[in-house]
Amino acid sequence: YMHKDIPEGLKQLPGPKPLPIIGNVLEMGSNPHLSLTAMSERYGSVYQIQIGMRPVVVLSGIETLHQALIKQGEDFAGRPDLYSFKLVSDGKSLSFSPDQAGVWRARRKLALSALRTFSTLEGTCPEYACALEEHVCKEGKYLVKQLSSVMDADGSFDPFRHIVMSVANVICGMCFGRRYSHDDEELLGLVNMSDEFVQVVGSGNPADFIPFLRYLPSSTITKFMEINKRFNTFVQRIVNEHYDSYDKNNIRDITDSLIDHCENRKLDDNSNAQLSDEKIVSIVNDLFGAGFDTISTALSWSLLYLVAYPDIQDRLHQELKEKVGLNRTPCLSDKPNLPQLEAFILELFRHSSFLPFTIPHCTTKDTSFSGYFIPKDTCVFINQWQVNHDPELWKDPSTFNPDRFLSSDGSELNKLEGEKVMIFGIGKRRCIGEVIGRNEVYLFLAILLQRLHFQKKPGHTVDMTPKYGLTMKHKRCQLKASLRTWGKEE
Ligand code: HEM
Ligand code: HJJ
Repeated sequence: YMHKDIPEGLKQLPGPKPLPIIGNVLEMGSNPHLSLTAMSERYGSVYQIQIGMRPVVVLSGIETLHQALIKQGEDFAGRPDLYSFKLVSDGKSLSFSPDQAGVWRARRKLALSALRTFSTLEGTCPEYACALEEHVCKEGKYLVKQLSSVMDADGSFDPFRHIVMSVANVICGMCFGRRYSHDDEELLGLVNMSDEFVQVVGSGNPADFIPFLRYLPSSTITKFMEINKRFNTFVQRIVNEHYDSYDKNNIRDITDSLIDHCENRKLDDNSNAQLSDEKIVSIVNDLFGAGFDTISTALSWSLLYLVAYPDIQDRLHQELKEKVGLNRTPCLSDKPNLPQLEAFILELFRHSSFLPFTIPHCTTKDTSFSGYFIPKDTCVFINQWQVNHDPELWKDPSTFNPDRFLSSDGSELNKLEGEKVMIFGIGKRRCIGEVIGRNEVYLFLAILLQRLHFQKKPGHTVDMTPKYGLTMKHKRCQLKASLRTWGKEE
């Protein structure tokens, strides 16, 4: 837009000068979380870059994010109409599609309610507090067995390979009411390709902004389409099976509850007519995708930090031994008694910031923001990585130090410090899986740390450089694990 369009009294956004055609793509480079954080030091917490021909507003700083996403939440709650987003769930994704506010709100409400019913709501099995606890305890114990048998056979293991199957089984349990063998080729192929998926939908992928890049041969876009096709085929087959065996008196899982909503709506003339069956049932794609990708990434990073900081690992095991003991499996209600573990998870979220930017946002109307003019439909990047590494907010932000979240004697969690960590987004678009995410990461780690001791392979270094994307992954690696036994303890 041109200078003359700016309403009187509002300033033009600061930012680097764009080159013709490509804009600021070169300055952005291959690590936008670092380059756009460096730019915020120069231009401030609100600035504009140009990617290709398109202006993009980049927001950082905790105050600025609160102002945009909470105080002016309505104005910033949209999703941009990006090329890659149209390829996710045939353009019908809850999270990525530029649905109108009313449609998105109705779908989000449905997703939240279905998710809650089959995760954290009190379950039917008296042995467990909720379905989430049941799934994670069973999968966690199975994972311990699996890792020790791979250790016996091979002497080392690829952490992501095994974690992702256990995590996928938890979300499959809630979404589809079933679990898969860790060697299931179809599921393994699907969840092992998430690297390409998250790289394409990450904030600032040039192909979203520069049309000719989409047509380059052998581009990652072709692979991305392939992933989405396989993903949709996988989910669609399960949904069809659910339709065939659907019984309104026995809602078995999230898929059933979404089908149930479609069926009830057909009987009710006053219902929200703008939601198609497809837009309802495809919600399960997002829940499944988000449910396995985010948590497997978090847990896989956790193991890398644990082997990089063996003293911290020992302290966490010691805490479990003292507060839970070694004779029973940890559960969700142990969490308040395990401040060291909670501090470790907060520091993992902060230090890795493995979700560096939220999903891109977009303004829903012409907006005046901290003295600047931002037109309707402007793409907005939210820099969570910057908040988590802001020297104004954190002492020695580049140091991995869980103690920053603990009282000086280490016995209590400092809740206020914890709230400064930004990884689930905030405001109207904030993550709907936050409670599941925090609980699932905690419980898997508690179970693993109680029973296993993780180490590097002797003579190997573990590369902790993240690969940029919506979620940032570490390079695949090999670790060692050994069972913690009574005898070996002292
Ligand atoms: C959105 C983080 C786990 C479902 C998001 C967003 C972030 C995020 C940053 C984007 C917020 C925005 O655009 O402003 C995380 C992290 C997780 C996690 C760090 C785990 C540690 C989950 C889980 C589920 C889930 C387990 C569901 C089972 C979603 C959905 C959205 C979302 C559906 C889109 C919401 C919308 O567009 O309205 N998450 N998430 N997430 N998350 Fe999560
Ligand atoms: C996927 C990995 C996928 C979807 C969704 C439809 C939906 C992570 C954040 C928010 C969660 C929102 C969603 C994430 C991606 C994946 C994920 C993959 C195909 C998908 C910020 O979920 O390999 O394929 O199709």
